[in-house]
Amino acid sequence: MRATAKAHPNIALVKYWGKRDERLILPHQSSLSVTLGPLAVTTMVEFTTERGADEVRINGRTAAGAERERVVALLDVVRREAKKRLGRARMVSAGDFPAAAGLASSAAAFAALAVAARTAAGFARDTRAESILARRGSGSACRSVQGGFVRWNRGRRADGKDSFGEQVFGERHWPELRLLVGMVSREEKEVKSRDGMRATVETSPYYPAWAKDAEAEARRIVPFIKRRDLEAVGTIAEQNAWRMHATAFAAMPPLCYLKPQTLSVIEACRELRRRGTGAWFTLDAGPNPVLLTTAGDEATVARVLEQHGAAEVVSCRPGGDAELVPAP
Ligand code: 2P0
Repeated sequence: MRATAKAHPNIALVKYWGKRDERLILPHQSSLSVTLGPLAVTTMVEFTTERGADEVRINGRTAAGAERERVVALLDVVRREAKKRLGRARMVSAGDFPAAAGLASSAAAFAALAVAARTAAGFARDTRAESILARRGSGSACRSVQGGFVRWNRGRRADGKDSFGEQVFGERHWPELRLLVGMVSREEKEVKSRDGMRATVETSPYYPAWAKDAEAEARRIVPFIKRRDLEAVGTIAEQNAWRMHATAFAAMPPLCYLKPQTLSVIEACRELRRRGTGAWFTLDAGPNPVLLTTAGDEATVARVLEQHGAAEVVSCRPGGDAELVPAP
């Protein structure tokens, strides 16, 4: 009744932005991401037979409020589905990447939690079921159960059984790909992704165009990843990031996650290309750009990020599947 799992975060090349079902976390459109190795979150879950409240510890402290509730809600799903009677649980989770990376750890955290909780409850490994469960914690987490390049197919069903992440190419498909996270701002963002995407769906007149376009792009990018065509993949990733942010700018009140340094890095990225270095950016719901490049250009791109205000640069490459590991 105890298991520990480890999962990598992911960065979307075609973003998820907007839910059609808030409770089950079902998206309006498909998305596609790559896992970020070596960054990882490790989560232990132990079910007991006792009644009582779950114990939730995240990064060395006891979680409370909404953060705790999201974990308990996922554990409740497992308790309802399990064949045996499960009582209160103890959950301990920790990320190994610096908070300074500016990356949301929720994708890795809920993927690791889903794998650990199902295993602790006696279920055999099943990446589809794990991805569906991870999605209930945080949408993007369904793309961190498998490694490499993963597409989250939006699905059509009201119960969400056809809305999960599926690996398109494994972690070894494109070993020279690098994803450099440039930490240009440490400020806590004013509007969380969850609230930002809800506001965008409800108030941005561009939302339907975004959803239609992203759905097509999540398919169009696949053959370019297959060919390891950085220019084509990078071009789609940049365009998709601009379109997500443009849709958010058009919300009421407007949502702008960019900072002046973000634009400075974007400009520098264009300048790098003019000089023959292959680098393209993507941007989540925050100010810190992630640059796509190859191992050969990694040092040049990292230097440019630092010159344009990145206090720290975290270098990542495609990571592997979420996996069971020995207890810490
Ligand atoms: C993504 N983001 O595709 C997009 C791009 C942020 C920008 O998924 O409400 O933490 O828990 O489903 O997954 C961040 O949103 O939101 C996100 P919930 P989540 O990676």
